[in-house]
Amino acid sequence: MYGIEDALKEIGIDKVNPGICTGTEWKNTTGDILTSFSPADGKEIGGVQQALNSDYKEVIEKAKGAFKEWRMVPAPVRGELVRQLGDELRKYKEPLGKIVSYEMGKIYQEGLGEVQEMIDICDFAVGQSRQLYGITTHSERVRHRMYDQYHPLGIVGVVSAFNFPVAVWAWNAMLALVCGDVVVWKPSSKVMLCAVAVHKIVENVLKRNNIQEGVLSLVATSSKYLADDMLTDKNIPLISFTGSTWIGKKVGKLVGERLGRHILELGGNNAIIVTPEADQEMALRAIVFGAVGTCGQRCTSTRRIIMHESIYETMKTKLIAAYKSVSIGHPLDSKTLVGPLIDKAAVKDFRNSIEKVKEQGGKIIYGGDVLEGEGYESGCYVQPCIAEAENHYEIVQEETFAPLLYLIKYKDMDEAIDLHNAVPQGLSSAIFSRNMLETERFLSHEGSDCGIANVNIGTSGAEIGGAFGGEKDTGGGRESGSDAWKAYMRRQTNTINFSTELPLAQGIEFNI
Ligand code: UN1
Repeated sequence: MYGIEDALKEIGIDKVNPGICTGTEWKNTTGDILTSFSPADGKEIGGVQQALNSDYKEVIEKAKGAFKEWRMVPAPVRGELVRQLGDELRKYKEPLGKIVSYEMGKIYQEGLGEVQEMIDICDFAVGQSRQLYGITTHSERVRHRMYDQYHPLGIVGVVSAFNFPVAVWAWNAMLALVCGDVVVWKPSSKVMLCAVAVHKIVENVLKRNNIQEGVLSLVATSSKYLADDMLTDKNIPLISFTGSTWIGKKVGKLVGERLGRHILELGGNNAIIVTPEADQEMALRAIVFGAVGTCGQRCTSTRRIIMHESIYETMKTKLIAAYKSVSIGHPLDSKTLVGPLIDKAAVKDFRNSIEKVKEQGGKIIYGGDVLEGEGYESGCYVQPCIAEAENHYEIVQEETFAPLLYLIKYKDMDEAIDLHNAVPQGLSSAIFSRNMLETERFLSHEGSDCGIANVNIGTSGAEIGGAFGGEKDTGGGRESGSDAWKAYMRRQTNTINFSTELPLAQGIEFNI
């Protein structure tokens, strides 16, 4: 149905696939087979033979060896490989987008969008490969020169979440590659076929370019032990983790204990402030896309709307009408705007959160039901929910990874900003207003405390050109654009003396 068999065939996904790849070689293992079922229709898609700890160790040995060679390839030549990876992804955009949509449940348009993000970061990284620059500084000493330079770091471990099964890897891996690093990827066990599909595509390019084993590797497994092995492994100087704050804290601790580096992309509790000066139609579209898009399963999904009391009732009515018009169904059906949640456990979490909203004093004003009947047999479809709530409720302070939107009232801008920032997370934020006094204040240091702050744009759907990540419980990491590449390299400060004296810094006299 919807051409999914053809897509799987075109990319080369079999009924059972090895979960270990060193870029050019696939390894069979004795690990259990993990079967992947689509949340769209509950049907089996295929299986992955899971990596064992012994397989992981082999992969790391290969990656260590590959790093020694890969770091010697000039950066723009590394960029040329990334350019070809981008072109190969262009070729497979449709089948890969379809597999993402079917295994994860996001609608096809968003599946295509995710592959487009991979292509975009490839283009970005190609340019970056000629811009791995440091700054020069004037020395305090005569005939001395100072500068800093960036060297490749080593193995980058990418641990990715189910909601962006392919793009998160690309944001990390493409920058890591041009920086001279090698990558070991542990994808979410909920979407391992997407990771296998990516490696099938990558394999073509690596083979064509005679790239050694170990530059881009995959270890697909549901084993938590293996994840811990990766986090505590001193062979991996940088771990990039995307997932919940709860697990992220554990990751931070395990990596921090060995003084490794990490990029943490954790939960968000993203709000949009809608002021009386907003273009309401525009705000409405942004809210609906942000709150129900990807069935509320982006870390940038809109979770709270902080609305001025004077427009609250009108906006509320318009929002309910808009929610009613949203079609919920199979993610590969072109009429669908909202697909299923990832699994039944997510449905249960969604329902539990709705109960808590009610217990804590909130009011459900739209949706919240689990859908049943024809087309909804997988049990993963829900009706997006709108609740009236107060910001301080315990449940509002948490991230429910589902389409549950809270409406909150404010009286003046001071209150709006206070409410906005009064949550533990700090990923994405937005204001809808055509009044510069309001928008500039929101962007200033007394405004939004998030890593991403937008004006007249919703909270989700960031472009790859900007640094992506957030503050507070979101973890502080940055990946993707701007100068996020620096995290994938080690910085070295060099001072060179081209005089015939040995003057000491700070004017210290030390004569022997
Ligand atoms: C995520 O949800 O993990 O800004 C990342 C966005 C996307 C990235 C989301 N570009 O919504």
